[in-house]
Amino acid sequence: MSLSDKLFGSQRAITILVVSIVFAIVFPAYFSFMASTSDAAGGGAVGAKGKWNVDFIQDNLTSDETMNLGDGEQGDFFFDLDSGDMMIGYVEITVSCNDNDEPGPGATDSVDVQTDFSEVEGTPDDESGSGSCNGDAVSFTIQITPAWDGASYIADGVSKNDIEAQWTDGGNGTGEWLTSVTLNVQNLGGVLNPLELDNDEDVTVSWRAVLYTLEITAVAEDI
Ligand SMILES: [Ca+2]
Ligand SMILES: [Ca+2]
Repeated sequence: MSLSDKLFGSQRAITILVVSIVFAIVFPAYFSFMASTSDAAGGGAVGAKGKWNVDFIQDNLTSDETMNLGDGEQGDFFFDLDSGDMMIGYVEITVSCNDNDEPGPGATDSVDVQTDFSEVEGTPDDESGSGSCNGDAVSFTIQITPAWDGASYIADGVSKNDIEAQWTDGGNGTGEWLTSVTLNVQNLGGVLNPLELDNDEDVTVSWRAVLYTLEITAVAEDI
C-alpha cells in the first residue's frame, strides 16, 4: 500500500478531507461577513434619529487653600485640574475672607482678584473682580462645556451621535488654574481700636470643577 493509499485510501477519508477544507474556507468568510454586517447595523442604530433620555452622571473635584496676606500682598492660588475620563461642565472659583479683627464702616478689608488661565487647555477668558471681606468676596463660574448645566432631558428626533457631539468639553479645561488675590487692609489708624490695629487677613480660594459623563438611553415608544 502506497503512502497516498494510507492517507487517502478510503472514499470516506477523502470526503472528510474535502468537507474539512470547505469548512476551513467557508467559516472564516462567514464570520467575517457577519462581523462587518453587525458593525454596520450598530453604526446605523447610533446614527438613527429617535427619542432618548439624556442623563449626566456627575462628580465634583474640589480644592481649597488659605493664605494669610498682609496689606498690599498678593497670594497666588493654584488648582491643577485633571478630569480623567470625565467631561468638565464648568469650574467655580470662590474667594472668601472675613475681616474679624477690625471690620466695620471704613475698616473692612477687601480683595482684588485676577485670574490667569493661560495654562488651562482652551485658555478660557480671564476674570477679575473685587469684594469686601465679610464672607464670599468674589466668585466666578467658568463654563467649559457650552450651555451645560447638568439637567437631564428628553431629546426627540435626534441621533445618539448628535447628542454626543453636543455634550463635550472638547478637551478643554484641564491644566493649571491660577487665581491671584491682593489684599487691601483697611483700619481706622488705631484711633478707635488702638490695641488691635489691623494688618492682615486670611484669604481662602475654593475651587469646584463639576464633571460629568453622558448616559443616553433609548426611550421605548408607546405603540
Ligand atoms: Ca480691617
Ligand atoms: Ca483684617
